[in-house]
Amino acid sequence: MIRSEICEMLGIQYPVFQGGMAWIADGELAAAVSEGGGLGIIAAGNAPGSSVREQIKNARSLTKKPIGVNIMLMSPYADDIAQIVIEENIEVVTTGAGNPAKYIKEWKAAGIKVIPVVASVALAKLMTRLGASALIAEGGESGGHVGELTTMVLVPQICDATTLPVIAAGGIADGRGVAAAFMLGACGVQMGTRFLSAIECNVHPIYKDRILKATDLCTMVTGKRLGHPVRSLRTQFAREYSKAEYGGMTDEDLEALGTGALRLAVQEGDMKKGCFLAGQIAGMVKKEQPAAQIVKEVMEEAEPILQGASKWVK
Ligand code: TUI
Repeated sequence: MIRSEICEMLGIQYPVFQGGMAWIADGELAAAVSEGGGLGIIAAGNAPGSSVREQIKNARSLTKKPIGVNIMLMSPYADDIAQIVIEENIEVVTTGAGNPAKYIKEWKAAGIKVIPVVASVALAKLMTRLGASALIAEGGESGGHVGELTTMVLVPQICDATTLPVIAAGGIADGRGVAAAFMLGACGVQMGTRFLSAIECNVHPIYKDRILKATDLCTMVTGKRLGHPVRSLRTQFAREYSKAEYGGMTDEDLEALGTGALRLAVQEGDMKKGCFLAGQIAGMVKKEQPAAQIVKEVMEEAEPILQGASKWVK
């Protein structure tokens, strides 16, 4: 059995987080992951506070285990949700797509474990100084909003820059990835794309199908010109967006082209206008299964790999 300090800190069985995927990670998915011994995380995304509160209540009705909420800091509702997690006694808050400095004191005073996603050493150092509980080092292999660095180079540099526990994210979907993350100095992993195939994941069946049929080169990054690069499946929408980005389109028109595309993918499975966020590891996601089985399977796969690592040392 693989246990680490993050299990003790959060009261979870396995050091596996489910990524806070905007529009996708609802109370049902989060509860299933937490029930399975990992940390389920509800994604606030761009949703208003009332709908996030509803998801929290749903998750609480399905599990007594700790759950997390991911706050997407570019959301216009981030301030509201920062309060809601306190009112709802949420155990763990993760943040993404920005700097959560202004919230940390209040969350900590409320007893919340604060785990920011960082994509650079500078933010890791700042978060350490401001009292974060742990860090998620997310490489650009991941789906959604991505930083510059890959998991392979980011994780060890973050580990060197902090005394906090580090969770590796980006490009992890099986036991080999988990073992590699531990070798780089992480004490846990976060997976998003692998959980898209969970039975409890409520994306449109077409979204799930596209993930299960994806191959190694199926994702691309768009949105660099507007300053928020996003990795998604290489669909008609992604290609057209990319063309527009490097053609003459104004920032406003480009912004408008992207608006609503994530909802169209998640709720309608719209292959023409939808933006199907997915990580580069999508090519390795091959079966639909319960979230709890995913958590157990990746950790059980990692065990013999970590145990056998000494075979290389002569
Ligand atoms: O946040 C994510 N992934 C996301 S957010 C999202 S919703 C969205 N949709 C369209 C455009 C933008 C967002 C979909 N996927 N992952 C965590 C993450 N955080 N990755 C990278 C970062 C990050 C990047 C820069 C964190 C901090 C940062 O700089 C902070 C600063 O101000 O120094």
